[in-house]
Amino acid sequence: EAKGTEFTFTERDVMLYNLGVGAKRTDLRYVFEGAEEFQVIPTFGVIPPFDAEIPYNMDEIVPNFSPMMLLHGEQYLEIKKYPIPTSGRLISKGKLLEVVDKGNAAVVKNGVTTVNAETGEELFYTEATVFLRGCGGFGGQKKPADRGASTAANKPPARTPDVVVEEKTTEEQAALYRLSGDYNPLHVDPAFAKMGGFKQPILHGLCFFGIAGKAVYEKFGPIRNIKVRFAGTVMPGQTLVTEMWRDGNKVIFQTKVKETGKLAIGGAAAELVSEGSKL
Ligand code: HDC
Repeated sequence: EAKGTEFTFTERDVMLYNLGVGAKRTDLRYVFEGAEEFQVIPTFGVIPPFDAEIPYNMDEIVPNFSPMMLLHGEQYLEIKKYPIPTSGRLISKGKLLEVVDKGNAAVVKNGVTTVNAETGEELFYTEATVFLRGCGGFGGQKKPADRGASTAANKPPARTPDVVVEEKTTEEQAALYRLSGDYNPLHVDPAFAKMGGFKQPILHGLCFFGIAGKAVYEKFGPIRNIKVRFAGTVMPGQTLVTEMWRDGNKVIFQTKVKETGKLAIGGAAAELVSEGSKL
């Protein structure tokens, strides 16, 4: 059984995360610890799991594992309680949920529960899927299991979106975002990115997940859960266009790269805490 390691964070980590997912200097509630409604953008819940104790090694569960061939495939996050603390000590425990065989790739999903170390109260639950190129063909299950909101297809409706938010990332976005805890060289080292098949370092999936999640949060208020599929890569400096459709307490969304028109996030939705007005 995983014991979990402690994740300690301060207001400084909150501001660094907020800046990593596009907070502006004028968003005082995100960038100034003295602001009245100082807070962390709720997608922060994906960060403590980077310090989770994970009770398996990729080498043991798929053939030909190579860190250079790993891409983030899907992400689900549940926020169990508001307000989210802006400092504290948390413990995350991970478990293996499934290994899917896509023929030339393997898709590995884990689940992580994050609790407040002092009270034991549950704060976040995440499910993350990694897409491991070159690791398939081992005769495993072909289809992922249905896990409700975490695996929902979330097809956008045919009507025009209710809200569209455009946000330009900076050339330094990945170099800044990684300081929140995902130090994968794929996002900063050109040599590593090249070995992974990319012309230059690519943006973290969880960085553009945070940028899109921030847009949903700002337009519709606190979210209970959020799920995305990373459908295409994003280069630091590109512009993200997030389209949102509201249906009751659910917001379906997708994010495209403006410069190429390609989908970066698909199959995505967030369920809102309240159906009424925001906050
Ligand atoms: O969709 C392609 C792609 O490139 N997506 C973007 C990936 C990306 O940019 N991710 C973010 C950057 S990488 C990153 O951030 C790493 C990070 O540092 C570490 C993560 C740590 C997470 C842990 C946190 C604690 C690609 C390559 C993923 C798939 O493209 P194709 O090979 O063309 O596949 P396709 O033909 O479309 O589909 C084949 C089968 O695979 C399923 N599938 C597709 N995209 C998927 C996916 N499954 C899961 N996640 C995805 N994103 C398809 O459904 C299809 O299945 P089937 O054959 O059964 O229909």
